[in-house]
Amino acid sequence: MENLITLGEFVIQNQHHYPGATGELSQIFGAIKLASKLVHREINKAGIADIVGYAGQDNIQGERQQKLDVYANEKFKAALSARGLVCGLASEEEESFIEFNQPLHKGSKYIVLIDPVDGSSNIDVNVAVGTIFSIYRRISPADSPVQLADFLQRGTEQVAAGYVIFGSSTMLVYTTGSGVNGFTFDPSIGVYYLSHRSMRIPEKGKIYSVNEGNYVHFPEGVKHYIKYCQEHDPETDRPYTSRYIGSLVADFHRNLLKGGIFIYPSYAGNPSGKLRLLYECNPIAFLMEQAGGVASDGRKRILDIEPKELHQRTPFFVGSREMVVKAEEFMLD
Ligand code: AHM
Ligand code: MG
Repeated sequence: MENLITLGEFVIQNQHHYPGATGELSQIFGAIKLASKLVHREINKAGIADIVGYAGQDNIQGERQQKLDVYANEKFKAALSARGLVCGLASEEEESFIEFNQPLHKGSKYIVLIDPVDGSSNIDVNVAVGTIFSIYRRISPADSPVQLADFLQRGTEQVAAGYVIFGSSTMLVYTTGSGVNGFTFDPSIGVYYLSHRSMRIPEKGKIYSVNEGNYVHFPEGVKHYIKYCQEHDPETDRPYTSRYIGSLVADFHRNLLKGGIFIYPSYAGNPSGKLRLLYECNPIAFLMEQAGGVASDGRKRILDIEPKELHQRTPFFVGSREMVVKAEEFMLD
């Protein structure tokens, strides 16, 4: 039987893995944990509380904001600014980054990027959604205002990243660069317990996840790879199985546990695809690499991309090593 360890205890026990740790990162996790519990509570009463549906406004990406997007964004902002450890935050729901500018934040070292509720339209139909987060050390001087450059760092510079999946149970999965660990929430006592230690994705899997409705708009390489997944070949255990939820965190989480590949490629008129580099792809790529898998844009490593803007998009191929490497071969044609 696994000894019972809470997320809070685990973070403190393992903080020697991050250089120069002074316990601040543990407190940032405390803020994320707290906000995630509030979001968990709202999601779980979604049908009976007035939290389902359109908030009546669009976000910066021109996407309809769900009430839950707005709620979660406010809670994460409030929790992260209250502790004085984070000097700024960028969110899918905000046009520009936010500076937390009070005496409390003077000298704070970290910035956070967040997608408060990814896949939020799935809430209305009782399908899993997630929160994705990414933490960096600021690069501007601690006594100056936080700058855009603090947020436009390459994914390789992430100090920590993770997600919360609000599924049949709520789980928080994170990495600080020394493996990936998962914690399951027990709502009856409000505690996350270590349930998935040192998560590793199988080298190869049988699941491919892509929105095949966009097939005719995909690049030729992706079309050929999808056909490859569907071919009959007992030696390589094909055809593979198609699974696509339309919630990145849920599709990723399943593939992480079972082995598989998730693809959101470029498509006609959208050369950069749909998913956002800084608060969707980079944190997921960091987790994937730490779990032994691969994340690329079809040609190059996601974590090496030099970000140019806050809401930048990128094609995304992520999953089991053998599968992503194979898919990349098709992209060379
Ligand atoms: P969102 O951030 O507006 O929720 O969009 C991101 C979501 C991902 O969770 C998911 O992988 C993708 O959009 C699904 O897109 P599509 O419906 O085009 O397949
Ligand atoms: Mg999103």
